[in-house]
Amino acid sequence: MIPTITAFERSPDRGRGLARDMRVRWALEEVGQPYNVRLLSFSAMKEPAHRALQPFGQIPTYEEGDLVLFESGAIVFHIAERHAGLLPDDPNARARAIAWMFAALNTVEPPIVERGAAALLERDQPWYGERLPLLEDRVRGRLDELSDRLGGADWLDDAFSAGDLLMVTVLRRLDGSRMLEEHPNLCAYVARGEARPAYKRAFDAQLAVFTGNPPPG
Ligand SMILES: N[C@@H](CCC(=O)N[C@@H](CS)C(=O)NCC(=O)O)C(=O)O
Repeated sequence: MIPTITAFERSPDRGRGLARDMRVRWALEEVGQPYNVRLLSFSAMKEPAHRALQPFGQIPTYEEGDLVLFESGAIVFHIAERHAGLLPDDPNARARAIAWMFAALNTVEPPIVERGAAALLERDQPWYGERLPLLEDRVRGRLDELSDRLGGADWLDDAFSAGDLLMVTVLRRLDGSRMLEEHPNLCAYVARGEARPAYKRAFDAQLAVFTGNPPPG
């Protein structure tokens, strides 16, 4: 059964791979699962038909037969559970990889999203000049800790896993902030993720929606 995911018809990031369908596309590419994409306008995302799939009126969603899923982390976990390649077989290593999935979404992503939202929505507010450094300090704290843990390793826990997939996509949300560049090992980590052929295929497919030039094949 070929799953269908939803994505932005016109991504606000202009196809830089930051919209969260990228995580799902990347996971599907890593495991070699073909997929269909249904593109949605912002207004269609808020319609009852889409809210029946995604209560918060967001992308991505995932439909596979009777199964409908939302939340990019849950979707990536589902894909990783159903296919080989994104979670280790050893039970303890598998549990640790899942812990890294949660760490990416629960511990590292929130301060990054909060900073990004302030930069987008609060820039004209009188408090912005004071608030931004506070938000950036929170992001820096997390990056320092993550950088210390990663050290000189290629991936967070031995082999590449769904935990790395999510962490790389979360760190990419700092694109343009120059904060990641304060940690060469995190930059190299993100670059390793971006160099994976599955990542490139996912990125090109998402970009093609924006440019209107679908990749051949
Ligand atoms: N926690 C959700 C967040 C989903 C989310 O924020 N999606 C964004 C695109 S990356 C969206 O649909 N934004 C439009 C909106 O919230 O109206 C997930 O990981 O799937």
